[in-house]
Amino acid sequence: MLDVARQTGGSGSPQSPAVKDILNFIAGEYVAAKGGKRFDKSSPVTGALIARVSEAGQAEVDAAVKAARAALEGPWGRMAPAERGDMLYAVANEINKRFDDFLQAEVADTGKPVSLASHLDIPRGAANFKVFADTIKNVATEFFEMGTPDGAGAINYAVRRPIGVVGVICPWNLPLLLMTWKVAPALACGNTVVVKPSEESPQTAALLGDVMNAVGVPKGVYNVVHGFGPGSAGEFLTRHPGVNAITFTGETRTGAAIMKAAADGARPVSLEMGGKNPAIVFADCDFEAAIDGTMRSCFVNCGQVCLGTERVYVERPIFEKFVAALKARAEKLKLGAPEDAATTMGPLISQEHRDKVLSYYKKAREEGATVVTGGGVPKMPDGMAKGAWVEPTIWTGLPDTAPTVTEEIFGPCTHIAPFDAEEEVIKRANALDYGLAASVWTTNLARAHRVASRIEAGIVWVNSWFLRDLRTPFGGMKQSGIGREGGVHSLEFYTELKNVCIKL
Ligand code: NAD
Ligand code: 6OD
Repeated sequence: MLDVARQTGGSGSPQSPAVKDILNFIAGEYVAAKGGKRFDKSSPVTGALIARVSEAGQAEVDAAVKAARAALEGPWGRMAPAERGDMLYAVANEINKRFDDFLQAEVADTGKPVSLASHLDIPRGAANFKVFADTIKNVATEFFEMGTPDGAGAINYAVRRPIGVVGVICPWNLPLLLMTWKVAPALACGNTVVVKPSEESPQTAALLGDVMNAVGVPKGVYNVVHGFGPGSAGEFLTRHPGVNAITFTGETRTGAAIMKAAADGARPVSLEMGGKNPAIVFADCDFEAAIDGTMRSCFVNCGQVCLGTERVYVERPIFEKFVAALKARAEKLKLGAPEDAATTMGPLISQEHRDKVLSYYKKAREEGATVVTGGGVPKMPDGMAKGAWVEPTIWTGLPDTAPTVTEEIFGPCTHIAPFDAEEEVIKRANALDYGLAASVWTTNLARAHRVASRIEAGIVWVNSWFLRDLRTPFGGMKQSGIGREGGVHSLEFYTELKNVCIKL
């Protein structure tokens, strides 16, 4: 159980918790940056200071990369895949053993409801290690016999080799889940990593260092450097010549900057980036299921999910009914303290992000939107008044070209528009440069296949949302991503294939 007293300062209402010191994790040791440079991390719920984080400079990034390189050349690099897999199972089990610590850290950094983090972030964070341990244990290889002029022949077999030191740059919305989604396959494949968590969510990455030590993962295999992007740990890491590959999740603009950094040294990148995902609701849908799914896709995690829906297209005969039903459900969302079991929506991650989301709330009104519900700042009780709260918001009435409808907001807000024909809505859904995810709601099987095949997105859900098996390929089309991760697809990025040809 979550220790609410430790989390909140004792009373069950969200008071300031003790301020933590968060350090870098390099070669199995927690280390402060030389010169003692630190930055503050505040609670999204209350605005109170919760942590002082050691900001890695070039020296710490150098040390982390050096430790990762040395670990590659040590026992980790020579370990059989099955043995590495066993170690990753131990990591997963240890996370589960320390479930409450991870839960507390994640909730403190993000302000998300305990009910969400305990069902999604932490269990899935642990599961990533098991899934990729299984994947690597079961990987098959190619084998070809060939003829030779002397008639003796030759055989070829392909082996997968780790790519080396992997730089892992992470976002703040699902911190442990999205970090382990990259760290687990990287380690399963025999690489070593230097992780740069988001400056907004440093805690669970730091805690994972302790888990690695506890289960005996060799020192230097997993390293963490804290800091920001440009001019800080993120840039130092992505520009570091000792990093062989970079995997990134975050905004499209940041991904483009990282791709440029990776061009020096011609290093591979895997980019999971932004989206402006459509939901398409046909009049023949199961109406209640469509409302349930769209509610989740618009508002879960306070709308801060890359796969979330910020554009809903509803077939005209059910448009008014759909808008009314979604409004009624959105108005029942309960904003509140994370540990309150009744809470169904938390705050945004930070005041800075809140300013961005609120600028779209203003822009939508200026563009002429009808504000169906929300559009402002909720009145929160005293202890939470300085948190990053916004109202869940629904708009209608904007043209498809309005910035509110074309730009990623990453908040608890969506625009609903009517459509009249299948062909028309496919074109409208595909009109943007993003292509991460889409949902289609229909009971017509042929239509479901037709529409799914034509939507330009890395994942299309039919009559569901965020139903994801970790073995399936994940990534974005167009400006939402480069490459696919998940199951065996992760092997393509985290290993290099080598062919061995033996003349008989
Ligand atoms: P962000 O791009 O601002 O930051 C992501 C990470 O990159 C952070 O750790 C940040 O410090 C670092 N960074 C920033 N500039 C950098 C630079 N120049 N060099 C190196 N590192 C740099 O993203 P965010 O605000 O943390 O996350 C929200 C965004 O992430 C949204 O756009 C969302 O759609 C996207 N996202 C995508 C996926 C996906 O799987 N496609 C998943 C989650 C979030
Ligand atoms: O859980 C997953 O498999 C996954 N890739 C989630 C991505 C969420 C983006 O915010």
